[in-house]
Amino acid sequence: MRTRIAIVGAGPAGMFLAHLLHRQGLDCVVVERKDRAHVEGRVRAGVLERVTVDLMTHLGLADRLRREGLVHTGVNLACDGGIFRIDMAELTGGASVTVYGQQEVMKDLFDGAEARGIQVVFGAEDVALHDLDTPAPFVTWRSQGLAFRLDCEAVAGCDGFHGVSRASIPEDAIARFERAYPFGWLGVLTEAPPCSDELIYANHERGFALASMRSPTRSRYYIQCGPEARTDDWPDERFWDELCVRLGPEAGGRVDRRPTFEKSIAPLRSFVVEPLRHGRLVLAGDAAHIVPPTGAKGLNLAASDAIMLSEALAEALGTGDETALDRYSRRALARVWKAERFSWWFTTLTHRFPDMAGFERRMQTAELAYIRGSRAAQTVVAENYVGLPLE
Ligand code: RFL
Ligand code: PHB
Repeated sequence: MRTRIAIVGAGPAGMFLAHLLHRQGLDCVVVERKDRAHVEGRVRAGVLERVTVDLMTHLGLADRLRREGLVHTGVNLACDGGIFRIDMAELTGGASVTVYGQQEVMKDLFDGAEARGIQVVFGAEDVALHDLDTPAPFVTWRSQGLAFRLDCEAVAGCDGFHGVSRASIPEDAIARFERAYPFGWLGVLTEAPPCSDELIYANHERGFALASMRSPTRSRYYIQCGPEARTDDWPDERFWDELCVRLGPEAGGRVDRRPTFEKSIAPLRSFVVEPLRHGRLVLAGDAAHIVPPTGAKGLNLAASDAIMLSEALAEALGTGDETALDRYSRRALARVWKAERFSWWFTTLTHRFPDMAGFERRMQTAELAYIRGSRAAQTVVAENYVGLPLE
């Protein structure tokens, strides 16, 4: 098989990129390890920045998003029983975020790909990348006992944090920057109206909690848990008790404690590699960087990377000027690092750290009190939360 761009991974980064390249008339094939149901079934992100909503619109895939997405113009911060709202729209000149699950985004991207004849190979085993430092790289895999080879001009590594793309770059050719946090997030879904119309991020003595949603009748909640925690340790009753205490009496009192499903634990980490290019391989999305979920940035960075990468690939393959790929790396990383900073800061402000003494805790509560009383501080939170512009 031959194509112009081989895309490894059919998550948000890979599928946004495939649609963008297709619109520009650049032939591509997406090679994905899992099947469609698996990728679509993963419960992950819930909050879309304007950049991501605009991208869905640009791709002609936003009909359902416009109908079903919940536009939020504010976000709440809670601390030890008190709660206040940051009016994002008022502070940013009208910007908002849209609550629309990653599962719905993936469904729209896959349905669109099918309708447009964008080729996605599911169930590709043992994907391997070859000859990346030549103008004629290729990708191989196995499927149902058969061996496949895809020749191309460039490979886009969109295969997430545990993928094969970043691992194909020699150790000494990239720099890694990393911070692991000494806790995780335990998340649940429940078929009940959310306890609040807008999200609540809660800092509590006992640890962080987040009240989110997927629809007016489906809630998504998270609590900070220990790094070794297992879902078995958290039967529903224990989860609800802990969540309600951390959210505080007002919001906690409104939580509808119905049976939960999709209970899962995710570790928290910050991670970036530099540069995002090695020969004819370019990285995008979680393959290149991870943010802790506190800022709701991961999926949105996958979208902005895909936009910048599609432009760079069109230029590099159109003119033969490969420095466009280096410019992609610099441009994408500039935005990534700002999102890394915000996600790290917001995590540090709202979570309980195991070694946290009285002083650090007072610093958190003082900063939250300062944000509560300062329009300037709220503006900083708001403009980062709704997403920085593409530059
Ligand atoms: P993905 O989604 O991991 O997709 C990568 C794809 O590559 C495939 N793959 C391979 N394919 C072929 N060969 C291989 N060797 C392969 N290895 C892997 C995988 O099967 C997969 O299909 O990465 P991508 O596309 O970069 O997208 C990133 C986002 O999915 C991620 O950043 C977000 O989900 C992060 N995230 C959030 N982001 C937001 O913007 N807003 C949020 O509110 C938000 N909440 C979250 C989150 C992530 C969470 N977890 C579980 C990590 C909440 C949570 C709990
Ligand atoms: C979610 O609804 O899954 C969600 C919302 C906000 C975050 C992270 C996850 O910061």
